[in-house]
Amino acid sequence: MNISPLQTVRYQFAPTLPAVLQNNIKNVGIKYGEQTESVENQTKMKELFPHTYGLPTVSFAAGESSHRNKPINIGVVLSGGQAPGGHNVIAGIYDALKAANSESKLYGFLNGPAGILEDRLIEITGQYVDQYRNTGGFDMIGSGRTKLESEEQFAKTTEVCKKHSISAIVVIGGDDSNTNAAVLAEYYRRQGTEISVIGVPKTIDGDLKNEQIEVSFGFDTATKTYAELIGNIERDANSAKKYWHFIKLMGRSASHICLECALQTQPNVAIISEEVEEKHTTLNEIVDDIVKKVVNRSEHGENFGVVLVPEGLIEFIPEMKTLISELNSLLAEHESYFSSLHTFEDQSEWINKNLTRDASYVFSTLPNNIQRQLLMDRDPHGNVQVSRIETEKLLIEMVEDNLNELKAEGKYKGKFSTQHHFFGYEGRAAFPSNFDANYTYSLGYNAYLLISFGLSGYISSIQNLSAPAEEWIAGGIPITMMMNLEMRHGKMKPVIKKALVQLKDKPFKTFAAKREEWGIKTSFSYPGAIQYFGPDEVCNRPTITLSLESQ
Ligand code: FBP
Repeated sequence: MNISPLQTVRYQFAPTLPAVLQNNIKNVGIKYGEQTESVENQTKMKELFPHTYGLPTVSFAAGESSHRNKPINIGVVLSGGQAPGGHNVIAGIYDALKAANSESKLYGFLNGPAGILEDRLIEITGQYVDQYRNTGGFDMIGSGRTKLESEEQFAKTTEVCKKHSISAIVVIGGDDSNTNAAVLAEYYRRQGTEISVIGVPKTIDGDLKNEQIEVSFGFDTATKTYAELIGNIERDANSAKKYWHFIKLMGRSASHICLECALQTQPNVAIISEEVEEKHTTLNEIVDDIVKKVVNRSEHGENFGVVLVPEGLIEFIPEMKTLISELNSLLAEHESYFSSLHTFEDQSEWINKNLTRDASYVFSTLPNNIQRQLLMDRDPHGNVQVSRIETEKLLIEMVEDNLNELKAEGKYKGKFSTQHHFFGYEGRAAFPSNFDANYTYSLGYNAYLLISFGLSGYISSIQNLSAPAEEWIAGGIPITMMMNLEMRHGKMKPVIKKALVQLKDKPFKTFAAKREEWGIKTSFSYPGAIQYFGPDEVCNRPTITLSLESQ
């Protein structure tokens, strides 16, 4: 392996655990809180999770420990997209497990949940874990998007775990994977199988959060990475004064990443999908708003600027939402016929015939490349893959058309040269910031403790995150507490409630109070690269979203 100087030095970084977990592991005790309820649909949820519903929250405290320290084998799996800090979760589990009993073993299932079903795993040794401490990526054991949801799959996992004497699985994943972890925990309890399941909240998207989970890991590093790049582009734009940059940011449906990056970099425009949906803003209105800013800035001689676009925007624009949902149904119902149409012309002709009149009109107004992207392969859930739709280019084209009309009418005299970018993969495997390195190591360490106290169906929880790491609060939250019923593929399913940006909350309000000024005046802010060494306010600052939410 080629090891960079930073990686060599990061190996030496010792993540800070919450004070209570700094005690000898054998002296960490547990406190049980109140019984819990699900966020909604309590009666139905109780019926669906008879063995794991209503469990109490737990927290750890120094003192008498009653946890089991006989040797155990744990299996860990990484699920879904990369998020900085995944390796440290594994390092945290490993260190805690070995501190409690050096004969215990940690296994890593390879390439995501499929590794459990296919019995592909490796034993994680001390030497192996040391090569990945405080590094980004998920390459230590790989990840995957296979869903564990059927009873047949669950039975297979039991067989594999029994074969390797694994009595606990740690699922490191987003809302769907943690939902499946809760269903799996319930299944094991129902079958009387002694296997615990513990979840760990992962996703750069930041949409796995609620009253109990302050932030999912990876959000801090990913947003700081994107903010660095955006700040660099802003400075370049302000130097050359010749381009408008349209930057699409990952984050799937929710706009948390876009909002955090806007708070950090103060661009001219940042679109928040949740606001678009709430105000029923049309695509033309979004374009008009950008056009106004471009015209206004050009009148002050500023023919440059930065526009941030959230990845999921297209699905929140009312007319596009209808179009996408009709396309999803049509393509799902007539999958084989549709794939027999070989040219784009044939496909779009058939689509236009089968869409409702309004949807067909919207489809026909879109540029050709966007039409093609909307007809591309669906994800495993039959949904359009938003990260592959070039919304930033769609906006550029529409803004340009509008400006040309204004120019012809003599209402605009500026220049509109553009650059487009998409930031997503750039931030998902970055070296975790100190925050994420500490947070993920603590989440892993904590996950082991939950297992050692015989708990199952819990998510590892570290709270009070805007305070220094020593003051963090360690414990566990029953996953059912975060769940409700939602419509999925035409059926009501128990799922963890996804957190979208709340317009009434401080992060959005802070942004909304400033955006008019940022839109007209150049007010860029340049956050610079993530710093791992140096003053506290530079190296250990939480995201602005987290700081505002904790106030
Ligand atoms: P998770 O929800 O699994 O953490 O993945 C997040 C994400 O990075 C989204 O922001 C993005 O839409 C998606 O993954 C891209 O998926 P892929 O890695 O399959 O291209």
